[in-house]
Amino acid sequence: MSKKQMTTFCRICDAFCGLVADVEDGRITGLRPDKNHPVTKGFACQKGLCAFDIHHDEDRLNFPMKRINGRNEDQGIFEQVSWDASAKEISDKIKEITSKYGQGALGVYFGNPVAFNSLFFPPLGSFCLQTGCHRLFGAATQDCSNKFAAGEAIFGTNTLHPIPDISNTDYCLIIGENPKVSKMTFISISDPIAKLKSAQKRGAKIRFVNPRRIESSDDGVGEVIQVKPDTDVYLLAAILCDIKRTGGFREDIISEHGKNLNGLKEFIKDYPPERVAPVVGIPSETICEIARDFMGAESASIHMSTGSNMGRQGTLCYWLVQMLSFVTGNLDKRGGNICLSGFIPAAKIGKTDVSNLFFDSPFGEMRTVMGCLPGNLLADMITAEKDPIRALFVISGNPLLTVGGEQKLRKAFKDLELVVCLDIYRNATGELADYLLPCADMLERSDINLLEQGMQPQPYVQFVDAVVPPCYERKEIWWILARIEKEMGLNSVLNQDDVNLYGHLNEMLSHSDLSLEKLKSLPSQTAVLPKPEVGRFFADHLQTEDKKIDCCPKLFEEAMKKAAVIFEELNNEPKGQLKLISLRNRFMHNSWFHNIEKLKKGEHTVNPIYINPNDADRLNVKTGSKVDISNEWGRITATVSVDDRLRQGVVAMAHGWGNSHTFGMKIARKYPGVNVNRLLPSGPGSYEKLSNQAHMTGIPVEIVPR
Ligand SMILES: Nc1nc2c(c(=O)[nH]1)N[C@H]1C(S)=C(S)[C@@H](COP(=O)(O)OP(=O)(O)OC[C@H]3O[C@@H](n4cnc5c(=O)[nH]c(N)nc54)[C@H](O)[C@@H]3O)O[C@H]1N2
Ligand SMILES: Nc1nc2c(c(=O)[nH]1)N[C@H]1C(S)=C(S)[C@@H](COP(=O)(O)OP(=O)(O)OC[C@H]3O[C@@H](n4cnc5c(=O)[nH]c(N)nc54)[C@H](O)[C@@H]3O)O[C@H]1N2
Ligand code: SF4
Ligand SMILES: [Mo]
Repeated sequence: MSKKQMTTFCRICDAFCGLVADVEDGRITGLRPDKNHPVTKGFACQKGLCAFDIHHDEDRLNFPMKRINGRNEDQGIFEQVSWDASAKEISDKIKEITSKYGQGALGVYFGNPVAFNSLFFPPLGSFCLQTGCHRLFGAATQDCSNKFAAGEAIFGTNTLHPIPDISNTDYCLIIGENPKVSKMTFISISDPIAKLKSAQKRGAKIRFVNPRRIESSDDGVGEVIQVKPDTDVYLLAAILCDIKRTGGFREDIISEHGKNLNGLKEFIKDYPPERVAPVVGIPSETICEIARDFMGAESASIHMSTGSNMGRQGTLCYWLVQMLSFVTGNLDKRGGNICLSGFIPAAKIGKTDVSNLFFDSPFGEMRTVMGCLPGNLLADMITAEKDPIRALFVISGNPLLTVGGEQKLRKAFKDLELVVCLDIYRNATGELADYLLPCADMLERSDINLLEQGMQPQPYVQFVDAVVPPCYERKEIWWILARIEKEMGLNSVLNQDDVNLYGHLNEMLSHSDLSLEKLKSLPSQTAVLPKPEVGRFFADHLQTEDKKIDCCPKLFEEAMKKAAVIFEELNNEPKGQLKLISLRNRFMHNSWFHNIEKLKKGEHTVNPIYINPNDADRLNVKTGSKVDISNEWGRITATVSVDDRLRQGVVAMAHGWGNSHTFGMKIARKYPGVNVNRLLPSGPGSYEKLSNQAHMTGIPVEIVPR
């Protein structure tokens, strides 16, 4: 019997925790945290360790499957086909569709896990370039595309996102983020709560801004300032306004490194704390206290995440987050927000010219963000009369459950003439596919931790081999795309004698005098890089042509005007209007941990609607009551869980559920839950024009007991 241990890393969230897999006779027999990992040091969460269960799950897709019944039927009947046959049939169908309707008829939706696959984007680029596919959709427009759009406008690049220097900070403001549960995003930090705790122990003050008293603040870590959802932009403006009027703007720094400051001053002037307080639901004294603390601290840092991204004005929020840091002199300062390169000059890679971003479309003026159209227009672009999408590839994603408006998407999918899903499961979206192509999971793939370069408090790069080769006929995504290219008679790496998949990564590594070979020779195959230096932001990282931060990009003009309109709307909102927010927990990961029986226990067998006790009384419901939740977008029924963590007027539900029709995943179907995204807006007007980011938080809903 052969036994070995392989180091690997988790590719589920931004923390990239180091793991060790036990392998016996070519089979993975165990997975545990890597105590010897030089950076993540033995931390891993239960989801990461569940990669083992996913690897062995009997419901995994193991062979290419072809649908043999009509797509009008809810349940697919699939039969196994060979890779050769599926590649041939798919290629023929793509050719037929694109010659009939044009290249715009081919679309691709790629989901969140591709971000954790360093061999994904170049093969996708090749596939799209050669097939002419330019209708791209990605999970980022449900997640963070506002950050990319704001980065481009302010810093000239979408890959520059200064991170809070938690280990040195004296004050840390964390907005719309729940580190204990999510482990954070746009910063790669395993066990963030331990780091926040030790900062606090050192004397740092930590404040969360969230409508919910989040788990992160349990055990006395920081305090939560409970904000009304979808109002962060006004809170941030009010903090800045107060700092300005109390003389906290560092004019010396601003005049040296910034431009268009007047535009910023004009904008924040309209939102003094006293005016903003009732809209954000926070007393003006508390807003002024945040302002005072931020400018008074020796060093202050800030981080914002999906809770604010998903409001209607995520780009403006992220702009004001950067401004708060910059105008108080905390950008590029130890203990403030810092920037690092990682092993590549990360900020340079995303350099973008922001003139002429918008083009005319049947859906109004529109842009792409990092190549992607608004996910909230996917259904509309399929059902459009002119230039409809007719063939869709869904790669590592589950838009049916993760994008707003399942009903509309479900209907639109029926119009498609070809749906190809590349996934590790036959997920809810896969149920509507013509072809299901089985993919290798993270333990079956070699990789490097490319994603978070530039956002690691301790920069490092690790190479890992596949722990085992892909089981059955599972294949890596690059191979599948290349196989179809080959069949279509296009250039394909599969036609090359010597496939060098890591060529581009080796080139990147050479920036730090590294190579894959060199990494392989290091302990844990990891190069730990120098800790960040401060003082290089403006010279090295900032990508605007004039090397100035744009404090009020012209691009934001329309959105700034709209902010005033939304403010009035919020101000005049009917009293008692309930607002829906999302909620992550340790037992789910977007839509894809639902087939693991051990994660389905206690309250995690369903996704209840969490309601504040006062609202529950008013609605005359209690824990266990069934309620109908509805709005102009849809209607669902859910079970109530009364929860005093929520601010009054705010209700919360976990997304990614709703598997009653996911016939390929037995456990998921046994505990189906409901898809809260049936209540989210979709179509024109349901996303932020500046960034394509979908509106997903602070959604008005009505609730009535059943
Ligand atoms: N209401 C609401 N909706 C949300 C959110 C929210 O907070 N509230 N969050 C949004 C966010 S932040 C995101 S990122 C999106 C995510 O949206 P999506 O990316 O569309 O959905 P996921 O659930 O992440 O689906 C990932 C799919 O990838 C598959 N997969 C996992 N690993 C691999 C692999 O190695 N290879 C392949 N080929 N497939 C793999 C899984 O089986 C799963 O089907 O959801 C968004 N939707
Ligand atoms: N366990 C688990 N971990 C995950 C994931 C998961 O699904 N489950 N998903 C991963 C992914 S893809 C991502 S992108 C990250 C996301 O990481 P985070 O952004 O930390 O995600 P959440 O935990 O949903 O935290 C968002 C917080 O915003 C709050 N919120 C909602 N609306 C508003 C608002 O209008 N204003 C403010 N200020 N706060 C608001 C919510 O109460 C919630 O606590 O997590 C990753 N990690
Ligand atoms: S924290 Fe994220 S990267 Fe670490 S084990 Fe959990 S899911 Fe994986
Ligand atoms: Mo995400």
